[in-house]
Amino acid sequence: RVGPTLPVLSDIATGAVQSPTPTVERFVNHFLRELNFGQGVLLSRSTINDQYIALAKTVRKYMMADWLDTGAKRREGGTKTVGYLSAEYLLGRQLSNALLATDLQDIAADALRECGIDIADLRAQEIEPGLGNGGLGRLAACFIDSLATMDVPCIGYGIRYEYGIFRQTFEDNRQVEVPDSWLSLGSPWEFPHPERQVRVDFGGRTEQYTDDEGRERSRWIPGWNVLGIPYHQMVPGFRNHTVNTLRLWSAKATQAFDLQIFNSGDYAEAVRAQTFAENISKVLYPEDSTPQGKELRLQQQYFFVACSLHDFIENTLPQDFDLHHLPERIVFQLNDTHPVIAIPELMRILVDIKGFDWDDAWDITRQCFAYTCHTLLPEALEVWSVELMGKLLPRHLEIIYRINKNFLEEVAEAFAGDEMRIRRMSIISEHPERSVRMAYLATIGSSKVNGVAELHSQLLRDKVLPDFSGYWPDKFTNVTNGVTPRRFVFLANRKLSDLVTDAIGDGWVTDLEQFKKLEPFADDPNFRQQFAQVKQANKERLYNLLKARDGLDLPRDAMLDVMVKRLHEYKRQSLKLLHIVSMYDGIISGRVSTESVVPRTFVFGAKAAPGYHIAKETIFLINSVAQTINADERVKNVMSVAFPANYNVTLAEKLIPAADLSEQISLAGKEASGTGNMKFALNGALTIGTDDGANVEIRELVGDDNFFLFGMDEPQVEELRAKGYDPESYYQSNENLRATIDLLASGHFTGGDRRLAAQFVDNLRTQDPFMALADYQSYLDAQARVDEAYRDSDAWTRMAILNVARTGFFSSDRSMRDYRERIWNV
Ligand code: GPK
Repeated sequence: RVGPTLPVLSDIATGAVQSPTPTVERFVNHFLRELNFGQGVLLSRSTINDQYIALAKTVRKYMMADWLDTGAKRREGGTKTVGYLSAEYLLGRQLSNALLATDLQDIAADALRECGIDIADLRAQEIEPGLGNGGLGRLAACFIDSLATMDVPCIGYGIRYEYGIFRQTFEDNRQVEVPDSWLSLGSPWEFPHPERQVRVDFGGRTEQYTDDEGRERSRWIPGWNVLGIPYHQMVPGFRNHTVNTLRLWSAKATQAFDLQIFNSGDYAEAVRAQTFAENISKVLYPEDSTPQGKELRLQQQYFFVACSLHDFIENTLPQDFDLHHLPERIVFQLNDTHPVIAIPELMRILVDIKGFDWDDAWDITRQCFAYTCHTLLPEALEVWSVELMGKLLPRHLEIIYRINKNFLEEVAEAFAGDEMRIRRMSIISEHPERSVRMAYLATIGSSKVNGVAELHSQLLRDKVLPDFSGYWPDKFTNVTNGVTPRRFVFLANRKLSDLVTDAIGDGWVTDLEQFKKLEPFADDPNFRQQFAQVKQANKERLYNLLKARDGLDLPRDAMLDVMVKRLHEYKRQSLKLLHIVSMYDGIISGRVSTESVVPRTFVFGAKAAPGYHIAKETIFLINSVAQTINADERVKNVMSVAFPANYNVTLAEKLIPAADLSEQISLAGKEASGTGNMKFALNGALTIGTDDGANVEIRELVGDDNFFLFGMDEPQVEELRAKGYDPESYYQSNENLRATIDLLASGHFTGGDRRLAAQFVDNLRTQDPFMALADYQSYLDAQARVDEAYRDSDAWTRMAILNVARTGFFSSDRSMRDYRERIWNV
């Protein structure tokens, strides 16, 4: 039950919540109160962690009134809400963002100084919640930031993993994964609500029966269940007094759990059962773009989706709301296929629980969902075996069968029994085993389907779902991704923000297209000089950090060339490595003199999925090459390679503002969008990139002169593939490439042991599934153009400024506007 039944004077305590104008003095007071009466320590005895927690709890107090107000406003307004359903949120640190949103940065810093504390030490204390793998999870975090800033009603729904993405360490140059216990020092940003628990059923069987009106129905007799406990987090808009909610679910055993299923009268067994239930939200699956068909993963997906739908229908909508009007109040955005089981779940709620007719329920359901696809890789499209689905969610499987049957009848009618087409479009695939194609279910059960960049949406229509886009052309649309300028420009690059604000005012923070006003400044020598100084200062900051964090000593004045993203073959870190080794080989073989080269520092950041063998071999080889090159006197001062471990949002915020060159070198047609590419351009790095994902749109906007394009485009890739790709022929015919690969294979980088590079080299020479060798020469030619351009540092800076000025389009605020207009109607 929520709230008292008797009318009360006011919902909100006066004074306490409507926070008065913040001052340093008041802030000190709040902070000390949190420290003394929250943490239970004296300032003189407090640890950094005590201070961090007290600071976080102080800041969140300043957001509390706005949070309560926003919630009340939403409930009263009767407006449509976006339910963002995502299995991942890669939030990054919360403290700095909260201080920025509330405009408390200076007050907090001053207040802590008065307490003898450097706020930077407290910022550094926060372990970022890494509840996502990479781009998809970070995109969700950017989107909820933008929705709050635009005051759009949104509830983010997800999973409160006890362990997020693993912490990466290197041992003997190899990746070692360490559990990420982000909750271990306390979690001041979340509000648990155990009293709002939701029960989620699993397993068992279904039963057919005839209802009171004589209709044949099916009911689910579940086998076991768990509880979902919601943890709420504030999602503050940028200085607009809106605070939306992120609701993450944590699994807990029901009391009856052990009795029902594991009734053995055995205490140890009962505790084991407890663990079994709580495993559901224990750990984030670390596979990015290559999901494993693991039972626990399907449990996670259904778990958070069932909790979220229940939460919205039973706890968020007014009591007795007529669910026929559900589409007026909610649109659930499906972030990839991970939450797609929500479609049969809503059908189950409407038909089995609320007693709706199938056709009415289906009509409502389709209006309530929209689906975003984030990939083109066939291995990334989720598929669940019918056997597993039937065991875990027997009623949902039945519902999926019926959806499929109705749909295929429709297709048969439209296409005069075209058997092949019917088989192609079936949600159920027969090979290699009977399974449920979640992307098809999503497409059939949604009002809209979108890709995440123009090229990707086109390929999605033409290559991945051609039958569906032909059948429902209007269902398909594009929304090009974006990134939040609050975190990735304002917070991450304070110096650039100040420079830009001096030039064009601060409206850009919530209206990034205003960056266009910077264009004339590209021709202002004084502005160029200041811009270059900002870049240099960001580099110094990065190098100081890498020295302290990883013991790396990097030269101060080389070009900074950065490739940071998940380690995946299609992204082609291998191609970057070939470039580095070629440059190195050129120098040590005497073909190129050190005086003639443009000094470069190469930085990698990348985690590999723990079971992705060739990706881990690539990490090993990059580290080995780095070790060798950094120790080689012959290339001293002209080449260095750094691979700081554990690339995450926090490190990205330091790396991106410092970069000169952004590496976006995926094989054309494979990277759906990319979002790192946008962050770099917005921070004044130039891109060397293929015609892939959002690179295409970046290049269109910044212009060919301000972008280093190379490689095959998507049709050329297809043509080569059709012709038969033979990587060995490139090895044989390109002398530099051959020398580079031979040097890698020689053991030069692996302590003389040829075996250690053999898998990487053999894979390239015999398989090379992502055609690195085919694009090698074009890539090296483009790198030569990069060197040429960099020699003229003033001209380079001009190009960098134009990149900033012309990429305001890539704000996630714009993405959210597109979703509102093309998909949500909110
Ligand atoms: C795509 F399919 C997936 C996935 O499982 N995880 C993931 O991070 C990425 N993505 C794409 O690879 C990027 O191109 C894209 O920018 C990002 O999702 C956000 O759309």
